[in-house]
Amino acid sequence: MILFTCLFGLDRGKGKGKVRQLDLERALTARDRVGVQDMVLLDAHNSETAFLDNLKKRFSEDLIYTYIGTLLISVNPYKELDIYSKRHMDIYMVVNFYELPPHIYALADNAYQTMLAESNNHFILISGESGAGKTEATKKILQYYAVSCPSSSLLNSVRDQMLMSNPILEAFGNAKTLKNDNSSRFGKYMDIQFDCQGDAVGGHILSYLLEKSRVVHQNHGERNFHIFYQLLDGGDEDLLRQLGLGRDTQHYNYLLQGECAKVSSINDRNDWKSVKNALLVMHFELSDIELIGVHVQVLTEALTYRKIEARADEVLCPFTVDHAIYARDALAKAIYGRTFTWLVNRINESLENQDSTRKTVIGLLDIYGFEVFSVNSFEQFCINYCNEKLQQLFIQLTLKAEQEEYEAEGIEWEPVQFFNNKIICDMVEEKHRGIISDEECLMPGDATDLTFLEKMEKKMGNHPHFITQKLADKKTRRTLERGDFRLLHYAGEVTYCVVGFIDKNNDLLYRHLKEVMKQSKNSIMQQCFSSDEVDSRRRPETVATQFKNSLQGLAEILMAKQAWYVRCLKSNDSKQSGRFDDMLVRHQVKYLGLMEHLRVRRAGFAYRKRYEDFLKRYKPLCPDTWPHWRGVPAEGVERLVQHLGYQPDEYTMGRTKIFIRYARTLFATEDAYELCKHELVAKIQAKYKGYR
Ligand code: AD9
Ligand code: MG
Repeated sequence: MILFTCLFGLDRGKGKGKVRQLDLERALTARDRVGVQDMVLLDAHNSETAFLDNLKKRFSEDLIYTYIGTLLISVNPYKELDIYSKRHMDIYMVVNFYELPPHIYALADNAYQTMLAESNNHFILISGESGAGKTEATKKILQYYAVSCPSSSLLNSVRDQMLMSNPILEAFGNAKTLKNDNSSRFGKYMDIQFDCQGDAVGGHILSYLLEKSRVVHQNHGERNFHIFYQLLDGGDEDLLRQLGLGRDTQHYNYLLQGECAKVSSINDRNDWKSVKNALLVMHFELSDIELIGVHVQVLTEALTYRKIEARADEVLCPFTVDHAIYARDALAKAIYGRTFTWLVNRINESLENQDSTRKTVIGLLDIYGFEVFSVNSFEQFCINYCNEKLQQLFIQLTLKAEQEEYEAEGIEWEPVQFFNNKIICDMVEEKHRGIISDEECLMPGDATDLTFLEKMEKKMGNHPHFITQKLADKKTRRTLERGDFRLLHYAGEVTYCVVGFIDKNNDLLYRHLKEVMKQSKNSIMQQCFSSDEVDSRRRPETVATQFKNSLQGLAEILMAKQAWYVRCLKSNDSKQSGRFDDMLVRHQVKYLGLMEHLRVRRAGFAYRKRYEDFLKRYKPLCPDTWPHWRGVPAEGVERLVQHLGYQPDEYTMGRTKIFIRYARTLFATEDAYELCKHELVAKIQAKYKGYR
């Protein structure tokens, strides 16, 4: 098959020549050594062992990408590979999916070409656990679009800004965790907008739930957000003096808790230069980088006294030390979180395209991956819930939708069984009965972390995916502490410590602190602490509820688009190159549902098109359907494919669509179409010349 696809590539007009440039020798060597590039072609297609062997073989040859149909699997190599150069981009541009070895560029290009041909919206869902390579994959796709799409000098600034948004958001939103030295601590969805010529003309970013608590607390072996270390290490003397900062991270309680300010894989000084440069490209003013802008005495008072309103009077009441620390941390988190939101808005202003002509988009979704630490808190609960939602989306759009479509189209089908994690999503979010739906137990007042746990126990006692100490005997032999609860996630068990849940979820910032910040002379702070909010008496929604709603919004955005998938796998837990941990990879293959996806793919059809669309595009290929087919569309399509010589095993006719089993059949049809189109254009041009 590899040989076939390479030769197939050489035959194509645009691939010709270019394919030769690529180092294909490896791909042409014995299949035994490098495995198959599409799991659909595995002989033992039902065997998990064969699936893993194939991944491992390819990994040992630095072939980190493998397909299941159009889904791309990427195994983190933990080393730089020479496969992302401009030369590689050129090769993958415009050449069809199967004609070259699997690559993230091939997927990016396929989405792009389909968007252009069908004039519709797409998104690329990049998933996998923490450290699996999602953010790297997202960056590669963005670079591909920025570099490869047709360009006009006018638009170059949009591209630059799109690329530059990355180092800025990473500096403020990523941090070293025990799982990943550059772990995303926020979720990011970025729309890249293209005009009808395929030019990237604008973009828009949505950010999801930044892990603000990191600003004030880091576990051992972890860091605060990169930006702090970058500034202290790389910022010039003048800037630091102006900000009243010294270089030594040990002087800052917010930076020293993890005891790992220096990380061997990170060069904070160089990263600062990139961030500074990116800020300039994005037209940030130097004056934007400034101090809080509140008089020190006012702030000190606000942090040490609480304003209590008693009838018409306001009384200042001193905080206890604990309360003062709480107020300080809450303020630091609020300032950081709001500045981050401001930053995203500001970047969006730069990326905005004012032109009102119709645009199509490709959305890139890069969100924090599933994570399990020795102690897991509210943040892990939110992150893992988010991953449940994405898995649910994947199931809905692939396994479930695919099989339902065959049924709806009346195509004979042997159903493939799969684990549907909807039961876990419901457990978390169901109205009144779910963990985060019941606002009462999360509101301040009498609620404590333990009463919250007790309420959950009552509601969820019989749920197969929920365990606490009280319920542990019944469901598992493994013991739990009283303040813990364990969720059986699709990706594995996670034990959460309930301490801090209520506080973090309420995310309370004293009103008088908001008032003080509103008076700030710093324009960013003024924007971050608006009068509307300070004056409002309405209690804001809890963090979890806001997050739940924003994820619901995201799901709606995505469901309206055509999906492409990158499933990232972590090769080992020690971030080492060349190590492929069989157990770890097997576990991921299982929970990501890759075997089920393969089964559906193999038994099913790679491509489908509505009869009307198929006819509209390919009707010039058959004299019976060209220039018009006046009969029933399905009959026209049947006539057309008969004329093209489709074999009975290559396709089937559904109620409203034609289903094509193999990619090669569609590609051959596309080739014929391209050829025919050129001939037609040549004929029309010759005729036009004749008139003149
Ligand atoms: V998290 O959920 O944000 O904690 P990600 O985003 O899945 O996680 P990331 O992309 O940050 O993981 O990858 C982790 C590290 O793996 C990177 O910093 C690289 O050192 C390494 N990596 C990942 N993908 C590649 C790759 N294609 N080539 C080389 C890679 N190294
Ligand atoms: Mg990431």
